[in-house]
Amino acid sequence: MKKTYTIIAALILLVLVLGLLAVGLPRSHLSPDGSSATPKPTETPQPTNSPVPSVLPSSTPTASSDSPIMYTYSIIATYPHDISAFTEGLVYDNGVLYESTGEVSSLRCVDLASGSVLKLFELPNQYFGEGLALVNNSLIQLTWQNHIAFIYDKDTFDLIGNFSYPTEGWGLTYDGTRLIMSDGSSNLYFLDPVTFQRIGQISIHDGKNPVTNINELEYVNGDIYANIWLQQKIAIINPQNGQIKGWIDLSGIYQSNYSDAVLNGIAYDSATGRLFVTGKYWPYLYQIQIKPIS
Ligand SMILES: [Ca+2]
Repeated sequence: MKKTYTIIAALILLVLVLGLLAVGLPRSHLSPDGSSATPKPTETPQPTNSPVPSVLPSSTPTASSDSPIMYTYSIIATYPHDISAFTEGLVYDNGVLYESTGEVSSLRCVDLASGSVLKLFELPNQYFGEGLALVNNSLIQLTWQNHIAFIYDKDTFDLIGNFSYPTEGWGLTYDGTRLIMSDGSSNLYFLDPVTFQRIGQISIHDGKNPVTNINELEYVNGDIYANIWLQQKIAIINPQNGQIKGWIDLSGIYQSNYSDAVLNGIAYDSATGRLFVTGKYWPYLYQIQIKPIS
């Protein structure tokens, strides 16, 4: 019987051991920290054509060297300006301004300090005066939709020539080598100052966005300053590629009650670095200084 009891005891012991082993088995599926070791679902692979940015910083618009610099202004001096002058072109030379007007179209020589019109040539009624540039001793005046430019002797205003062009005429300036002309689109055209043939063209853009209504122009220290029709700001344009390098915000400088009386007219005195601006039917012409907005 003793042997029988021993066998029974051994069997009970065996059952207990097997039972403990059976209870203990799931524990082998716990991770060392005791958390569930349930396998995580396999991450769904991204489709290869999914538009997931690979490098966020480079695909996020941020300020960069291509972003225009924003400028504000201060008024250094205020001069009288003929309130009947619908200013379309403006040039400074040796103490006087040369001005081209539309509506009542004219070419003028104006004393800077007093605003007095020293010399006046009125265009025939069918012509609408536009951009103006000084090339040596000649003044070159565009017309809006007449497709003709007039060339005058600077001192006498004698008409000494003309040439035609296919586009409208808006703004004109001279960089010392080429005439630069706008036509109200986003294009600027370079013209030979002797033959008046088109020798180049750039498209003006702010980043990748074309900027249209490019109006009065002024060449300033290697850049092209441009009024934008109906906007109270001036674009600073890189003449190499048409990229806008800066914007001069002239908000508040003068506001007329007439909707047509907008900012237009930029002149630069390269000898002293003075920058002048005015507008159509404005009573004032301003010498301004620009400074970056920090
Ligand atoms: Ca000008």
